[in-house]
Amino acid sequence: MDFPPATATEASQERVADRITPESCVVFLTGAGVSAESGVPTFRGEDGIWNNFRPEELANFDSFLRNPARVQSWYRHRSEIVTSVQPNAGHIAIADLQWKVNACVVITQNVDNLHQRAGSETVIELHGSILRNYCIECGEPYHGDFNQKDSSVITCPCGGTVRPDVVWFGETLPENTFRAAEEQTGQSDIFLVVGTSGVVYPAAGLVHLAKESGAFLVEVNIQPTELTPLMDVSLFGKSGEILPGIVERLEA
Ligand code: BV8
Ligand code: ZN
Repeated sequence: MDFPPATATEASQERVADRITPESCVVFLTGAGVSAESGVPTFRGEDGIWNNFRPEELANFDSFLRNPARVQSWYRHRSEIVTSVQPNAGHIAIADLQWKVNACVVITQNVDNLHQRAGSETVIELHGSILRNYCIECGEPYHGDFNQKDSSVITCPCGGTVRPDVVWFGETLPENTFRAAEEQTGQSDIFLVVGTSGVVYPAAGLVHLAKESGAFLVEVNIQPTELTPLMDVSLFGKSGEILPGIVERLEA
């Protein structure tokens, strides 16, 4: 029987909620799509910030060394966006779920701190955070104003250039961070992949690990992705609508 889209989504929300019990170990892998309804542009969608720039131009160390002021101002612009917006209903539903199950871990590719602001207490930031900066010479965190009015390069008191604390293409993810993500993934009963195109590795590799580890795989996205064939259930729609629908259906 063909459900109209909305009912299909409600039926599959029910199906996902039925898999979550108070004893469950729930792990989320989130991408830019979970922050889209907060007003944070994604990378590769219609509004994708990388439609105008190629990621290689901005999100890698060599382009940073060639033009630090340009990369610093791009990250300053993005940090102004993420600090000016609010977590949306999808972030909040994920945070609410942590009080209803034995374990709830958020593994995020996002660098916007919105899961933490929504109240999620166990967040693994695979790609770092644009709210943190550090000096490439002495390695010290940089707490100074990242808001240079003119286009001069922001430097550390030691004279070194300041960079955002994010993982760029060609840079390895912090070892202990990725190991923690793998451990949590390997222990998950249900693994929900929310708002990611699944094209960036090794983050997307966690979905394959979850499948091999026997987790029930759920995708929440507005459209199919490269990861859809791996899923037990794909819920197509906005995460800010679907995630609250799942959490509301959990046994109180
Ligand atoms: C590395 C920086 C070791 C911070 C980012 C295989 C193994 C290992 C590496 C590779 C490999 N294959 C290729 C590589 C190299 C590379 C890579 O993956 N390239 C890809 C592009 C082919 N990986 C690396 O370089 C990684 N490092 O592996 O080190 C190494 C070292 C040297 C040589 C080899 C290996 C480092 C990767 C980290 C890169 N840094 N960002 C920043 O500026 O943000 S990645 C960037 O993409 C962001 O961090 C972002 O989080 C990430 C993933 O993007 P998504 O989050 O998925 O966002 P996207 O826009 O793509 O999709 C949004 C989705 O949401 C869409 O599906 C859309 O439909 C959906 N959506 C929209 N609205 C909604 C929604 N869904 C629900 N509701 C909505 N409302
Ligand atoms: Zn320094």
